[in-house]
Amino acid sequence: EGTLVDTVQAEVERAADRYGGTARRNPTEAGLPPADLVLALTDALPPDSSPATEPGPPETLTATATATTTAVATATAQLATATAQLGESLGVEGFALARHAGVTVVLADAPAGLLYGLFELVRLGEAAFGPTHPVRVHRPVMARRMLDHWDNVDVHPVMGQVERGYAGGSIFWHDGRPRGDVARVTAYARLLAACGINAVSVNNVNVHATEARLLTERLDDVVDLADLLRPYAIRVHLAVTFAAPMVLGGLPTADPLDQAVRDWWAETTARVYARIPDFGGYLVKADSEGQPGPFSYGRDHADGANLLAEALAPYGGVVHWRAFVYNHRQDWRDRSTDRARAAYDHFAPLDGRFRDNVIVQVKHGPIDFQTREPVSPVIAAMPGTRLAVEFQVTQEYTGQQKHVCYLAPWWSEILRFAPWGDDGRTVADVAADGGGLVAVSNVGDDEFWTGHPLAQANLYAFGRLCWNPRLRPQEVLDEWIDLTFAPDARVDPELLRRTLHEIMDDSWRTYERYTAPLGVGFMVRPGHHYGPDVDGYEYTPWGTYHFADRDGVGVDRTRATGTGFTGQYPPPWSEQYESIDTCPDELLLFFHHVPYGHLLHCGSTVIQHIYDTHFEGVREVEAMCRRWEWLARLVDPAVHARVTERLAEQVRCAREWCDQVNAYFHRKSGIPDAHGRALH
Ligand code: GCW
Repeated sequence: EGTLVDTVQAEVERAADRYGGTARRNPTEAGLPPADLVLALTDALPPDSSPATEPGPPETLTATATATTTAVATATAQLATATAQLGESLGVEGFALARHAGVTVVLADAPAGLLYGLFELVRLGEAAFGPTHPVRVHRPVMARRMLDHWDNVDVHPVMGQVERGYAGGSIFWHDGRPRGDVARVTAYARLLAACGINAVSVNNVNVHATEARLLTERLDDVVDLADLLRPYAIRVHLAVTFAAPMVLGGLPTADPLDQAVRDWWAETTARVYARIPDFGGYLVKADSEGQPGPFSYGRDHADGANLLAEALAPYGGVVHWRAFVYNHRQDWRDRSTDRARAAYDHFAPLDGRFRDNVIVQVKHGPIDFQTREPVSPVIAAMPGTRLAVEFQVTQEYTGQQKHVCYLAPWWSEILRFAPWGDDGRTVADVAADGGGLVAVSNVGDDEFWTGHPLAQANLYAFGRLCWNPRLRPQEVLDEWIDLTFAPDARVDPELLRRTLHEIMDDSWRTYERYTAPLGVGFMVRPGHHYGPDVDGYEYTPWGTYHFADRDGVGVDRTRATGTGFTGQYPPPWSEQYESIDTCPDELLLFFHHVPYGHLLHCGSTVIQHIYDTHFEGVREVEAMCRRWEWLARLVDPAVHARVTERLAEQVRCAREWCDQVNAYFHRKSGIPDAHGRALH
């Protein structure tokens, strides 16, 4: 924890430098000038802090010398009293913030709280030093706020250094070895702490031969990363292969009920904790897309997850066990197999059988991070299990960081969704009571971190929504804009803010308009998943189909005539989705196969809606380009050039999507566009 306080001290110094003040630890003790910014740990205060008492050693950090010692003491004590009166405990990561009589105080029970309080001050900027700032207690809604890196240590022949990475190489690994860029990893840790992230998994969930050894012979590499992330209150997690006892331990089996296998995990885990006492735990993708798992031994996923949980339990570690289990070798002729059903079918029956330190990690939708999907029914089906909800910050299916696609509105919709109906708990509530939120990182060694500079907003927004899922996406974007582009003399803040909002606020819906329509999903190029290919997956084993023919399109997932998937939801959604009359337009083709002439609630037919939204999507991207041009002299030229280049690709690709999708449905249906536009 000492190192964490050092971090905060260093951050205070940076802030003081920037605002032209001074920063000192324990000012009263050192006889240094008092300050108008105080960061204090509650145990630094005497139990009945009276205004006359000076803020005591050992851990009081201050910056910018203007106030008197008494003013500092008074403000600190006032905040302590006010916070106590609120009756809310701060917890390990929470903090209280207030400004009183010219002194701004951040009060925390533990160093991590000070760190987050400091970043809150940075967010507030001058507002934190105005005439007054009322007492506010901040605590994260999600205790677990995690990023998963799909980074390979070795360059994978197909997936490269980072699976689904669109921002260059890995910041952790390079060509089989640790990259060793201490400054970069430290800067990353700082960036993540500023977003509120507190856990990182450092290797791909597809665990190949070299990566498997991070658990044993290559543990030093993980220790080094843990040492760099720890000062920013970030715990390291490791993706492990379920076959580890065989591939690393030389055992003949990885059967979760085998005693030698259990012993191997216990001993291996003990060695990890001997080196990394605050190690977060394991992350496992089992029996999925070729990864090994308990099915090979006739065991289920509770047996598998509990095996690792048992090994981690003595140290307080957790296992994040992914629910992304489905048959990727399905026969497209077989209409009864429905990939959307898979996670629920495998996991819901196991509810109640997982140990306390198992977190079942569920993708937010039943398929795979599409631009639009319903919320996964697993989220409402396992009341006796800790669930984490998984998002994809990396834009695999949402434009691969070549397209502007601000995802916070989408995540916000998901987090606010109430699976049991409007009066019931939300997805955010389930995650908050369970295993929190996890997302696949979008960061690489690119000079702008995320390839597309505007994609940084997604990383920031993910962290902020973990902290508080009720934040409005536009408000989060405002914070990001201010933190990213200001202060800069060239910038007209109002114009910049307005223009970025115009470009980004609705960019996810724009992306949706020119890609797969009405929730049907995919239609991307197989393999790399970029750009349109309407039938690309139609006759493949992957289970992602749209079933378009000359009469209609969509997947019948009803109980009445389809795969029965709607029955996995509790009421009211099981009914709402089942009926073609009450199914929301944007998910119609996810749940129903309908004729092209079917009338949507929005008043358009399905076919006309497809044509209209696709043309509209392209127009919106063209408008984004024009707006970005206005900012030419207002933002850093390198940032401007990079975004300009990406926007050119986005326009090209959006036109390609529009033309292919429209031509495809025109040819299938033979129905012309009501407005007579060219459909090719
Ligand atoms: O979306 C799919 C990706 C795979 C990924 C998998 C998963 C890491 O195409 O690249 O594998 O999801 O989530 O495990």
